[in-house]
Order: sequence, then structure tokens, then C-alpha cells
Amino acid sequence: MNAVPSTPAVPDTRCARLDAWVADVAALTCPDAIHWCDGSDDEYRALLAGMEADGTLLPLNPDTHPGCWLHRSDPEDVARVEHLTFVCTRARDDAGPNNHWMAPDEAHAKMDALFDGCMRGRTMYVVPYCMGPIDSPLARCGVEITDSPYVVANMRLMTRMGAAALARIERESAVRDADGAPGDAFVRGLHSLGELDPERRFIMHFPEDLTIKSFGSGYGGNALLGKKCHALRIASWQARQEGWLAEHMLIVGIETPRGDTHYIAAAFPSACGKTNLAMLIPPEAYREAGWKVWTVGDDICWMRPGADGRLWAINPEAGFFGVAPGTSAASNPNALATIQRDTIFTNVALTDDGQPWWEGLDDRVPATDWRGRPFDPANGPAAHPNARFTVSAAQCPSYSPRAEDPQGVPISAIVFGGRRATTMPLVFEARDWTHGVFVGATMASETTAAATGQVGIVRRDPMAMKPFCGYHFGDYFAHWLSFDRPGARLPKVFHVNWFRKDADGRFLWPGFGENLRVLEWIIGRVDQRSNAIDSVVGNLPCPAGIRLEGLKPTTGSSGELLGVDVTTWRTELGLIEAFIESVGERVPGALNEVLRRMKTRSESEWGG
Ligand code: GTP
Ligand code: SPV
Ligand code: MN
Repeated sequence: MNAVPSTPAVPDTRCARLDAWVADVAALTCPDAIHWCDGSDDEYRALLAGMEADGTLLPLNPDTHPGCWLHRSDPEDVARVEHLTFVCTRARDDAGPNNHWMAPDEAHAKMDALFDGCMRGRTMYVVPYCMGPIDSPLARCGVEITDSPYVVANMRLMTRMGAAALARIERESAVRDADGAPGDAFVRGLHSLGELDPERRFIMHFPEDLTIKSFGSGYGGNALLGKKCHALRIASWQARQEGWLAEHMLIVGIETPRGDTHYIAAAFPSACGKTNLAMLIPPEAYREAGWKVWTVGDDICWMRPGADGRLWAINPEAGFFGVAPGTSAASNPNALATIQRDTIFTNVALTDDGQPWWEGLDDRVPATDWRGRPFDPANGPAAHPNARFTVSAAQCPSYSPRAEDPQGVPISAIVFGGRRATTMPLVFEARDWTHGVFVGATMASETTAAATGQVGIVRRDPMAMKPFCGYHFGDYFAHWLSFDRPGARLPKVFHVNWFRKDADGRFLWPGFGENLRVLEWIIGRVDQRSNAIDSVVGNLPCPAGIRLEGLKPTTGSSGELLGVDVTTWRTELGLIEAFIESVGERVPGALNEVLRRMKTRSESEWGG
């Protein structure tokens, strides 16, 4: 057991609904103790000390990585499990073909049977948290009940957790009660590690009741319920009802030499470069000219139209749960600087002097792999390919002062992108909002290690939300289209692909910091400073539109990188059509119309 002092076991907040729920959960799960988290430093220190004592956390080298810890998860519990993740709406169709569905009654019964008595011998933690700046009208609160101190520690880094969040919940609940409004002012999340048995692992969402139940996993998105479960699956449902958007997007501010800052929101699927783009360091010539990059968020974006018609966005998170492999002084120096202290590493390797290590960091040879075995290349990579770091965003050198702004930041451009070895050019611009929604709705990407299952398979991943949209994709596309209304000043929409490869499998584009060259063209389009060529696919940069000087010559010609190949695009249009059909009749007619026009035009320009 750990050394965290327990506050009164009897719930006594000023929110009767919260008290009643906590009492019900305690009666079901039978914990030995209940701890209400206040989010204080003392509490955090005690949690860490308890986990060090029972081996859940190993301290890392205090000279090189003060306040840093290693957690080794169960080897069968290292990524999100999409096939065990359900959306449980009363009407099956509301979950859509994009979600696994179970009837709410059946799902509750199944989960409650698993939770029955599952916290015997354990402490139950009650974790009030706020997604977004605590005083922001765009922020939303939740309470996660969990028996994992590792989850509590991660939630403290990833959210605004503790007393201030509870006070907001109490205040908002009182207002709701006074108004006689139905339902809760907070999202209820119940989580237990169970026995970590992959056969008894489920993540269930009840968006109609703002409720999440997750059993049998201690891994990130399955267990830190504020993140994907609340801030994307439940929030996307709430956002549709309330007229906003909850998206799998980074938010980055690009300050130009003229002194203006454009905020860009970008949706790339899991492990496809959001953290890297959010923390980008400009190439030297750009730095010298005065370009600066400000990180607002690296994974989730909540945005809503403001009084001025623009979309205003907040990052609901307070920390980064980032992919470790591939992070280096060359690829992402800001991330590397962020994680030198007070960071929890999960499933990384260790050097012989107790420093965290992963593939792509440097050319040292690790002593121990992610499972704690002596490193042997015959066992595969030393760090798990989905090894992660958890760290407070405030430690990031490029963290934007605007990240804490309760009003959020205005979005100038929305960028969609994925991992595509072929077909997709480096960048193109959508013709208008409807075409932009089409581009997002039909995007695809090669799968990565962030979810269990085969890696490298091209699948449609609309708006990078395939695993995260809490309702029917057809309704989701219609919701996106609905923002185009009188008075709206919507962002321009783009698609990028950093991952195009040559015939030998090498990336054609250097990526990382050099991606600013593409963002410069994008900002130029927003400011009406850069030109474009109209094509079937969308607006492409003019040959000299993207500054390539100073780049190492890549293996491909710029035509291969920037252009559109007719044969592969004909195939792509066929795949897009099949996907749209698979989503079914809830797909808005406007998207079918975009496809029809693209096909007609491709026939006349590319030949039948
Ligand atoms: P989630 O946290 O899973 O949602 O992922 P993410 O989109 O934040 O992914 P992240 O930025 O951590 O990128 C993951 C992988 O993509 C790492 O292995 C990076 O090295 C690689 N990567 C990121 N940006 C680029 C790029 O511009 N070019 C290339 N070739 N690889 C990149
Ligand atoms: C992702 O998989 O997109 C992540 C990591 O950001 S997790 O929180 O585990 O979902
Ligand atoms: Mn993500």
C-alpha cells in the first residue's frame, strides 16, 4: 500500500450527485480506503513515494534526470485497444459504423460485473479534473475514480487536477440544480486495473449520460480517462449538441518576421507528427529572419465560433503524453528539453547509468530493454515502439503564454495529414470549407504502434478521429459542414504529407523543422501573399512557391514530392468513393457532390 494520507472516506463535497456516485462506486468495488485528490505537491510526492516503495516506479538517474521515473507496464498492455472500445448509445445507429456498439444496459451490466469487488485491498482515488484553463468558458470538468496511483500521477500532469477543479464542479452543479437542468455538470469516469487480463479489458462510453467505464488496462488512452475518452469521445458528442468541435489536433502559433502570430490546428493520426509539429524549431535561416514557434497543444483541440465569426481554440490538456521513440536533439529539441526533469517515462529502455533511452535518441547502446531484460537486439527494439513520456506542458521551452488564455486562440488554418508513402503531395489547399471538410473526411494514413494491431496498413481515418469520434461519422461530417454559415470567418483548410517515399522506401521530404517551409506557404495563402495552381485535387503550390533553398537534396525530384500522379489518384478516388459509401446514408449530400465534381473533372483533364 502507499503512503498517501486518506481524507475522509465519507464523501462530503457540496455536490450531492458526486457524493452519491462515489458512495455507489465504493459499495460496488469495495476498496480498503478512499482518497480524494486535492492536487497538492505533498499529495503528488506521497503518491510517487508509494509507487517507488512498491516498485510501480523506478527512479531514473537523479543527476541527469532529476524527478524522473520509469514505469514498466504489463507487456500485454502497451497501447490503445480499439477493438475493445465501445460507444454505447441507446440507438445503435447513433454510434455509427465507425464505432463498436453495445446497448447501454448490457454494457453497464457487463462492466459492473467486472467492477464488483475489484478494489478489495486497494485504495480508490477520486480525481476531480478540469480539461482546459480552470477559468475558461470552453473548459469542461470530469471526475475519474481509479485504483491506479500511476493513473492519478499521470492525470496530475495531464490535467488541472484537484481542489480547483472540484470547486468548479461544485459551482457548476449548483447552477444546474438551481436551473432544474437534467444531468451532471461533470463527466463520470470509472477505471480499474482489474487483473490487467487482456481477455477482461473493455473501454465503454455512454455519451448520453456523460459516463465512461474502463476496466483491465493501465495504458494511456485506455486509463487516463480525461484524454481520449472524455476530451474526444464524450466531448465530440457534447460539442455536436452545443455547437463546437472536439478534435484530435495540435495547436501551434507561428510568429512571422512581421510580428504577427498565426495559430494553426492540425489533425494527424496517432504517432504521425503532432507533437513534433507543435514544438517545431525553425531552420536556421528562418530563425535568423525572426520566425518563432509557440506550442499551445500537441494532441487535442476544442474550438468554437467566437463573436467575431472566427474559430477560437483551447488545448484541454495541461501536459504531453508523447511518443518517445524518434525524439532526439535533431528531430525535436524542445521535447527533449521538456523531459529532462519531472517526467514519467513508460516502457522506455535504460542505459547502464539509469538514463532513459529509446531508438532514435542517440547511438548509445542501452543496458536494459523496456521489459527490464538485458538488452539483446534479438528481442526487438529496446524501447517499446509506443513508449511514452508524461510531462507538464509548462516545462516546454516553446510553451505559448496564450495557452492559458481562457478565451483560447483564433485559428487561421486547419491542416489535415497522414502517413502516405504514395499519392498525397507534400501540401495542397482545399478550395473552400465544404471541400476542406471533404479532404478531412476522406483522409487516410498508415497505422502505427499507438494502437494494437498491424502497423503500416493504409486506412481511412477521417479528421484523425477514426478511433475517437463518439458518434456516427455521417453526423460528424454534417456537424463540420454546419459551421459554414452567415457571419462565419472560417480558417482555410489544407492537407499535408511529410511521409511520401521514393521507390527505395526513403522519405522524400526531410520533415521536422523543415516543415516550417510548408507552413510558410500555408500562412501566405491565409494572408493572400502566396500563389497556387488549381488542380483536380485542390490548390497546389506554384513551382517556386515553397522555399527549398538550403535543403539537402532529397532523393526525389520536387515534381514527385509536390505533384499529383494521375494513375494513383484515380485509384484514390475509387477508394474514397468506397469509403463514403461504407459510412452510409447519413453522409451529407454536399460531400458526395464534391466527389462527383472531382470525378467529372478528372475524366476531362486526365482522360476517361
Ligand atoms: P499521438 O500522441 O499518438 O497522437 O501522436 P503524434 O501525432 O503526437 O506523434 P509524434 O509527433 O510523437 O510523432 C511520432 C513519430 O513520427 C515519431 O517517430 C517521429 O519521429 C515521427 N515524425 C514526426 N514528424 C515527422 C516528420 O516531419 N517527418 C518524418 N519522417 N517523421 C516524423
Ligand atoms: C494516441 O494514440 O493518439 C495518443 C496516445 O495520443 S493515447 O492517449 O494513449 O491515446
Ligand atoms: Mn493522440
